[in-house]
Amino acid sequence: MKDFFPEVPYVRYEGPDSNNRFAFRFYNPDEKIEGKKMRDHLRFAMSYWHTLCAEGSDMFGRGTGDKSFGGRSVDEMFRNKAYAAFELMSKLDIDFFCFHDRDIAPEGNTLAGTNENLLRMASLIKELMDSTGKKVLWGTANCFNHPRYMHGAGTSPNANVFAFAAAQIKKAIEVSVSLGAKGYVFWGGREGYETLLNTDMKKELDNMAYLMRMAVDYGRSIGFSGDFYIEPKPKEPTKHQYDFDAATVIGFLKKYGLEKDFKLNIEANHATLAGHTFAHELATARINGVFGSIDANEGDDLLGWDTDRFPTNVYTTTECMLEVMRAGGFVNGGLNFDAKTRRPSFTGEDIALAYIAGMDAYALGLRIAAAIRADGRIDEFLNSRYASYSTGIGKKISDRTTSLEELESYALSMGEVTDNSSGRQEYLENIINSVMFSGSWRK
Ligand code: XLS
Ligand code: CA
Ligand code: CA
Repeated sequence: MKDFFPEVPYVRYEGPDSNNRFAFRFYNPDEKIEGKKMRDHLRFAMSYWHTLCAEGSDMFGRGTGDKSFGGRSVDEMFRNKAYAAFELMSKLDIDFFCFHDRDIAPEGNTLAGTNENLLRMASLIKELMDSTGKKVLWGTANCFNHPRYMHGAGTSPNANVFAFAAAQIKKAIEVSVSLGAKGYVFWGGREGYETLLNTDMKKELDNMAYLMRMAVDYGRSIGFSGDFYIEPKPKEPTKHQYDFDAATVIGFLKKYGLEKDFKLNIEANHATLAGHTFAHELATARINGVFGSIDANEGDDLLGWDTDRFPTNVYTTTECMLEVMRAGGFVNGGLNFDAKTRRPSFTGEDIALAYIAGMDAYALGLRIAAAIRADGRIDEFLNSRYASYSTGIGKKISDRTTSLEELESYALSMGEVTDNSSGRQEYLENIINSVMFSGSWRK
């Protein structure tokens, strides 16, 4: 088979002091942390769309990279994308990938023709999966790129568009299941609105929920036992995306009785677009029992859009891995690099170096998070901060055995509150720095 990334060698762990740019300094896949291999903690996935399809175009200019992989026909181009995908995953030791239906196969002139293309490419991908051991983290349908979806898909005012989207999603679920996926994502591409002057919000949300209900029922009927995910995002492409943030999505799932089948796929860049920290979104998912999977990338502090940068900020990856470990780790989910190189980083080598950077940033985050847990001071502080709920009136509050009347007489006899203690934020932030930079995580 042709080598599509001849400049990229097989990347291995060489330790923190290596100067080899094609080496992992922190990601040592089979090393155990808290008794579990790093690869099983992190469950890295490659995003097919950014890596094999996106060529770096933006509003002001066309692509700078070439993702045709030497294909002389559309068919050959898509076949070569698949070979290139598995070559790169093998070279980078990435175990999983995520894809949209339209990333792996081209649209035909009719839906039937498109489905044929999809099934043909899925069978090639299945062969490549079998021969390399790579797995699907999740699949999804691209119901936002084609002009037919100009007003949305599941939330379109046009019933014919709803029907088309339903057919597309049905096929995408079938293909995902046939490839052994344990996840299926709904990201609300154009499910949102620009103005309420032309939008019946209730009808659109009711319809979207019905589409999801049908998708769950159908998926379960053909043996899908994994998780359906909703991926929140507040804006882009529409001004107001319905799946604004984790809390909004949780309200939606509960309203429509979908919370047993759906979990959340939290994307770092979408969290910050919503005005939250990444950790806030992860914690919101965790405390509501819907933590599922992660799209690992990062936004830019100075830009207000979805930059999908490869993540290199170790404070953020550390906070993220603390949350993942608090949630008990991934079950069906993982860390999907929904990330792209910057437009001027247009070579195949740049893509490999970007993945290495992202994987090492998360490996560092995992190592430091484990060291913070072992250090124990932060957890200890957190627990002790709420100690007043373990005795006396606090215990009654915890046990839900008090009343407003009793609390009133307690407060009247107490007088002013005199026992508040410090929140110690600066001290706690310094613990993170001291663990991070003392190198105690290296042990
Ligand atoms: C776009 C989303 C998209 C989803 C999958 O902003 O991140 O890529 O992850 O459709
Ligand atoms: Ca995403
Ligand atoms: Ca994104």
